Amino acid sequence: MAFLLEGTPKNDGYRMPGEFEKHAGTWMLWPERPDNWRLGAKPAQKAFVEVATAISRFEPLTMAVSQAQYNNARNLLPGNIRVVEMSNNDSWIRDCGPTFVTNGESLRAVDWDFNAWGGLLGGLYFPWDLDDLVAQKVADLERVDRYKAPLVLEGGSIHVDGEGTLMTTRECLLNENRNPDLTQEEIEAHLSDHLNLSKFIWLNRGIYNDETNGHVDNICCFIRPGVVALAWTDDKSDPQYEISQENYEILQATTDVKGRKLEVHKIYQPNPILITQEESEGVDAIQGTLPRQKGDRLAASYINFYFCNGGVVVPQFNDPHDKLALDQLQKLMPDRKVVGVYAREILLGGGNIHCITQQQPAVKN
Ligand code: KQY
Repeated sequence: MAFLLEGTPKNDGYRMPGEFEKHAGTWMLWPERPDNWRLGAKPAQKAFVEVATAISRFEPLTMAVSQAQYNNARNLLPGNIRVVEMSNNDSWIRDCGPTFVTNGESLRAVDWDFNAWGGLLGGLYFPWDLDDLVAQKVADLERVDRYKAPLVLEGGSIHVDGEGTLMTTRECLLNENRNPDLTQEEIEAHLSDHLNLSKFIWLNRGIYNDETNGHVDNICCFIRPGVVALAWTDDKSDPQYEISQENYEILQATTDVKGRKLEVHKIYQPNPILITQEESEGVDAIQGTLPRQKGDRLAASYINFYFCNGGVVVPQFNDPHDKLALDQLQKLMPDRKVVGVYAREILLGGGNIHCITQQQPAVKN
């Protein structure tokens, strides 16, 4: 059975583990909407299969898929991947899925409000009601009790170190299209109550031109407690330069929950990646969704990678920096196998590998 709980995870002794801690498995959601994914989402589906297959070599993976796409997804995915039917509006389970918390003995879920990255104030699609039910449905399928958090929040807008430190961006969490009636302190209080946190690191901005309003998971992440990786460029003419510099200074000047200074590693970005005419023409135009126009810069970043048990799955763009990113990350995580997956088709939808995955922590490490 899965109950809706009163109270808060913090009061009940639950915390959000770091993504680098052990997982019971990974959840994904299958892409299909033709006004976000070009050519009826066929190329994106192929990329999702590659990501899912790579992750499933490290840990169990479940793909949730609409009724209309069930046969197609089941046919394209390897047999070791569990496929379950789940209606949805799009495929970003990092953002609409549950955030799992644990007390070391059992697992619970936090179910945030989801408004498709801004609701009617610049949100990315309408409606989003099916996505808003995904967290509850995943919790039910896993028989995990659930807290309903009174906060609009996407999982990609936060990273935690598992010890009580959270990292986020003002660009997203303080955006008037998320929780306009809450102050920074009130948002911190809700996050603290639901994820068991005592320290907040606020970056200002995320990756240049990121349609999520600067999700932290595209620009900076914890490699482990005390160690972070930051998207970087040395090109002063790139608008990303100033953003990354500013974040570097913030990170250098701060400490984590344990009073440690952070070790900050710069991960070089791919060269600017622009939408081609062919790619733009493959997306159905539907009123109310973001146009995908030729020449628009995509929010490409190697930081949008995903930890799995013993592995790391990293986006690749067919860019001269691809190998450097893999080498840098492998050096930072010598006890994991770093695997690259070509991810341009996911990037074209507005996110990357981290945005399309959600970890379910193992109850005991
Ligand atoms: O990056 C993400 N976390 C989600 C991006 C959503 C894009 C919708 N078009």
